[in-house]
Amino acid sequence: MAFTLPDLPFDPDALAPHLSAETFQYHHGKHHNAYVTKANELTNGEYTNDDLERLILETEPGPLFNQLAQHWNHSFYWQCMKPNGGGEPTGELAEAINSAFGSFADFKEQLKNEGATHFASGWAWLVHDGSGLKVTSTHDADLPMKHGQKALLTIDVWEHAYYIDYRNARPDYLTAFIDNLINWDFVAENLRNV
Ligand code: MN3
Repeated sequence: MAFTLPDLPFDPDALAPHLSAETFQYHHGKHHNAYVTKANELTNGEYTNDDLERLILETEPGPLFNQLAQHWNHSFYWQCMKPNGGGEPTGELAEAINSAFGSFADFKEQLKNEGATHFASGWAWLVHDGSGLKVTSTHDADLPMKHGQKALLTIDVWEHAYYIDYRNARPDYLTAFIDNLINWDFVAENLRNV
């Protein structure tokens, strides 16, 4: 019994040139893996991935919360991207985005700006806050479920997410992610489950 590192839902070289196999070797194989290992150390291996959301909601901010939340955030983040992603959402999700942001172009601008201007490490999110869609960001390991929000999409803006491929150019990473990698089917599924 222990938390386990989920496999990437795509081949590590399938998202190049937007994100390279080397980025996944470090980001998934080393960074995410380290959060899983440390979460197991801090809980004596007593829990599994099925316990993760309950534990995150029960745990006060601190070292254990950080490892648990980063395990959840990264597991979610891998599902937010896919080969030949990007483009525009359709159906109910497209209507919800237009209703909240005016247009898909305005939404993309707001998401990119949220990620680009977020100071230091954290995550840019599209969430449902109970009344509608909202773009927001969280610091370090913090995540929407701690604020009564349902996560629909995230982009990791910790430097380790983009430094190998983009060096310090976070806005270029955000543009590439939004235009070429977002798995809109996953986002639409999350909205259906709100
Ligand atoms: Mn990360």
